[in-house]
Amino acid sequence: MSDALWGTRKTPYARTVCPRDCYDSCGMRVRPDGERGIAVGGDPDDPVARGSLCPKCAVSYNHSWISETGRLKTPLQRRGRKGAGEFKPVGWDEALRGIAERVVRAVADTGPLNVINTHYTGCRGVLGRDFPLRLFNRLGALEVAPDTICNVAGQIALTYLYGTGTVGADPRTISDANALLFWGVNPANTGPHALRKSFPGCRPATVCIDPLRTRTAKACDFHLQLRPGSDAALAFGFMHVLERDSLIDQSFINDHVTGWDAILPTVRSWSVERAAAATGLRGEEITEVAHLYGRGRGLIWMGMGLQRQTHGGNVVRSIGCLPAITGNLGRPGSGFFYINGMSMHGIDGDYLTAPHLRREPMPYVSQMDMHELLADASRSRVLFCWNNNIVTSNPRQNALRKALAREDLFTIAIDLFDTETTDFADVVLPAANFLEVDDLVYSYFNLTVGPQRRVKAPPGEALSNQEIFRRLARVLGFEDPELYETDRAILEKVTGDSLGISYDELCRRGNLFVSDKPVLPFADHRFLTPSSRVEIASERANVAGHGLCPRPLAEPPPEGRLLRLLSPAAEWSLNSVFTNEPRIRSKLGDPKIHLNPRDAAERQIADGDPVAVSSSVGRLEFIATLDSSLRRGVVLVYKSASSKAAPHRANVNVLNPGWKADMGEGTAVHSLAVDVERRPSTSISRMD
Ligand SMILES: Nc1nc2c(c(=O)[nH]1)N[C@H]1C(S)=C(S)[C@@H](COP(=O)(O)OP(=O)(O)OC[C@H]3O[C@@H](n4cnc5c(=O)[nH]c(N)nc54)[C@H](O)[C@@H]3O)O[C@H]1N2
Ligand SMILES: Nc1nc2c(c(=O)[nH]1)N[C@H]1C(S)=C(S)[C@@H](COP(=O)(O)OP(=O)(O)OC[C@H]3O[C@@H](n4cnc5c(=O)[nH]c(N)nc54)[C@H](O)[C@@H]3O)O[C@H]1N2
Ligand SMILES: [Mo]
Repeated sequence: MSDALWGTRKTPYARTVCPRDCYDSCGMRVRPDGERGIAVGGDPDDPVARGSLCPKCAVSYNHSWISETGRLKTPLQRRGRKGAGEFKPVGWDEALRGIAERVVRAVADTGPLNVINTHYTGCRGVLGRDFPLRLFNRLGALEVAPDTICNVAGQIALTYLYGTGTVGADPRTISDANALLFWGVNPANTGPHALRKSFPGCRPATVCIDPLRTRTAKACDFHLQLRPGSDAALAFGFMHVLERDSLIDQSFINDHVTGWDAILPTVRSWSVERAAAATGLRGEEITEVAHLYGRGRGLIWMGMGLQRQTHGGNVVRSIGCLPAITGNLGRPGSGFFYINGMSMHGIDGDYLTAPHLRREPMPYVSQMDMHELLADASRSRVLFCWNNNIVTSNPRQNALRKALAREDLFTIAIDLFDTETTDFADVVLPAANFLEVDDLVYSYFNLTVGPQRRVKAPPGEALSNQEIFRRLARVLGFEDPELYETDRAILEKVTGDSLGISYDELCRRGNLFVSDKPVLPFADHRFLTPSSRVEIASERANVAGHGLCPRPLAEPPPEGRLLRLLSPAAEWSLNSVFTNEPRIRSKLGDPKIHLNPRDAAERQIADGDPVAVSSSVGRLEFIATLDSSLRRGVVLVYKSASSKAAPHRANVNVLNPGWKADMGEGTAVHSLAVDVERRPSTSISRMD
């Protein structure tokens, strides 16, 4: 362990930060630990983790993530048929030369846009996630728009209203709020420390607005268990009550908002009764929560899950009006959370990714359409997949598998572990994990920035993402200095820009807030819109076909005997990550679908029965779990269990047709309609 950095004798540990795609970004301590080499735990000094990790990270980081077993250790070259996962080891030079040759040929034959780059947030360090984009920009490769799988509709909606989709409240001001609304967000699973530990002292009244009775809902004072897809109708119901009962801030509206007059007739006509009918809620609960929010400082946390529906952009645009009409902006304990992006952390995204290296503009391709792009030999020749696991996470899983099986699609997959996606690669490259390389991590919720430290050597020949792309740039013969900037130089610059200290100092201190005092976005009441006001009426939205103003739309329930399938985040996995850990896999057991007992009875399904679930694009088997907390007509399967580990070698995204939300061609995965039937057999069969 000669290359580990263990602090001093008094502090025999290194501080590091978890780079998973999670609201928390916990500060951690790593110390030497006998046989296992190292032990990973929460940093007691960290303002977020406060000495403990969530169970999934605690288990995995102390087992599969520090063990060499199961890790990819050398580059691999395909020997079997595509998808079979049969490979032989090759050296780095040979692997990179082979890749460069295919890239050069594809660019020469058909242009750089036939080189496809798909990536996401497998690791969220600024080097591991962002630096590789410099090379793709230089190449002029086609990037599959990353946020379309996750949060783009909400970002666009907030941009119409506020001029930005990545500036929200500082969680340190939660204790100043009188009311906190968790709207389509489930931090009990998706940011456990944010829910349990970040709010010391005063506890505001809490409301959860979610069709599921999640653990977050159970922890709240109120739960509005609305019909999925009816959030805009609810937001307009709240606005109706706020206006009717004089809880709006007319002078704030006069000075800082456009378009209130334009929606006022709709708001007045959208009675509590109409809102109740559209949402399936009781009128009294709508009124009570509107009063709670309207009475004082209120904070709304809009989840990313919230906007994964066909009207997702309109939903976020409607909810986003509430802070504006009540003047709940720019003061502690007011405003909203969605994504607190890089700019709030003083980090310059363009510096990291060097978009100036790109010479030609690129078309916009949604992840929803990736299966089509990859099936089309005239549009895709080479595919890079890194920091993601598209076969588990993307829609149209069967079609995607078929496209990835194309012999003439040269696929490079970079991962820590072998996955269902690496199985389809021509070349697999082994990546170093976050314990094996220095980096810098910011949270997209807390305004923290922290060091990610190398505390052990990578297994075998594994390399960091950034080093892999530096070496590939060299083999490709590029000369641009941006492609070769060292990790150290980048880390110094980013730490300096963000915090005004050196990277070494950051490593000593661990996760730090970007400011001593809470940040108050929009405190000057100037917004980043064309009019500098909050634009409830947005000409830009109008031009883009979304209407001048948001509307009280609700998705109709699925037709006939179809049920609405929600597939949100699970407690024991982070997307597909951690589902390869044996201790977690045994907890997950057989793939389950949760049904309301009456929906089940109508289908002669009993608890524990095997069922077949089908949608317009696929069919998949599950074990039924009856759950009386579900609304009728709603079924639940947690997202992204690794299909590799599952008995049927597939997961819920077999059923996902890739419907798009109204904005940015983002995912509408929560709008999915399925049929569920009992099956005679008792076990789950393989689907492929
Ligand atoms: N049905 C359904 N599907 C969904 C969702 C849903 O709600 N329902 N949610 C969607 C959302 S929000 C998202 S963000 C996507 C996520 O989808 P993906 O981006 O595919 O996420 P993961 O499955 O976590 O894949 C991350 C991969 O990165 C690897 N990895 C980790 N660290 C490193 C590293 O340092 N280097 C490299 N090269 N690899 C690394 C991990 O081993 C893992 O295989 O899924 C989407 N899919
Ligand atoms: N443990 C764990 N943590 C994670 C992840 C994970 O997979 N596991 N994923 C990470 C990623 S990539 C992301 S993007 C974030 C996502 O963080 P969240 O947004 O919290 O996650 P989701 O679970 O996708 O969705 C939140 C809630 O939206 C609800 N929902 C679905 N449809 C509707 C609707 O029509 N209206 C309303 N009001 N609610 C609805 C779901 O029931 C769910 O409880 O979490 C991150 N953290
Ligand atoms: Mo996500």
